[in-house]
Amino acid sequence: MSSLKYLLGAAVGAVAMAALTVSASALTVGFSQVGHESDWRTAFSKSMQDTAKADGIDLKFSDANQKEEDQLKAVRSFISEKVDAIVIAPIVVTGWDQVLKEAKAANIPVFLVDRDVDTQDKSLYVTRVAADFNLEGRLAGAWAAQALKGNGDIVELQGTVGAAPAIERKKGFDSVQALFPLIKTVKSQSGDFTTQGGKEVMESFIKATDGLKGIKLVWAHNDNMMLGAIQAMKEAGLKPGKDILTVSVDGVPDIFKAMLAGDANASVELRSDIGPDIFGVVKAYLGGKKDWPKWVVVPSDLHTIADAAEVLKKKGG
Ligand code: GYE
Repeated sequence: MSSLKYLLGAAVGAVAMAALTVSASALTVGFSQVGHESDWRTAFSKSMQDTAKADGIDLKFSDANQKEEDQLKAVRSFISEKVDAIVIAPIVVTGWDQVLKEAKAANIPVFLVDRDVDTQDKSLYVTRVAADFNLEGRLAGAWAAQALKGNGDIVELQGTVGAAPAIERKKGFDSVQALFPLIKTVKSQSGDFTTQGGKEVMESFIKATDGLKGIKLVWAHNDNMMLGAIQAMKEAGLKPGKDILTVSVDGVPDIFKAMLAGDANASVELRSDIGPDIFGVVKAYLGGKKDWPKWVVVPSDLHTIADAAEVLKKKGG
């Protein structure tokens, strides 16, 4: 490259950079978060806040504490504040059409992240940046089927009723389980994605099944419920990870620690550090790239005791 061309290139680059910085620092984004019910969620919130800070975005962060009405209120206040974009991690799939229409009428683009909504009118949001929850359920189901050699009773801890990951993880797991008629789910209940919920539901399962008699595996829609269930099993003198196998979803540091302690067996990891992916889409859209697929998929993969130490190290745990 000639030195003239180089200088020109550098100058254009500098202008582009300056433009990007100016537009980014002028951006105000409202983010309606589900709550702080799990370790995955708090890590995800941190990723959103860190990315906004690094990008100079004014982030209006609202924690709905798992209450749908609070979430709707937050979105409406973002609309009245005339933010440049609204990012929503919807608690449940239902009840979204009206408020999404209000955002559209106000010309504010909406981006869904993590969880999904159930709407006929997909033009109400630009795109959704999220993992494939159904695949996560199938991965967990395949691991369970293999670990049980196709035979054994299981219990299930479901996520928040009506939440996309609870619906899809269940469907995914059940679709694999259906191939193994000797694997039966004898108890299934929601623990609301929390450690406490998982512990309480497992305590009731233990009572109802005479100490998990005949039960070979626990399947939980997230790691925090499993961590609570592990506590409950240990307090009842049972041996999770050995006599009763475990498989859950999220891949939070504590589940890998539990695996290394011999108390847990497998977890499907979904990335929580998706702030850069999400703001990347939001900034590109506001910068003029308007055509997006309706779903930008974030990968998920299964980990076991075999690579628990390695994964934990990567997570800095
Ligand atoms: O698995 C769970 C959280 O929506 C994917 O929500 C998310 C789920 C995650 O509370 O821990």
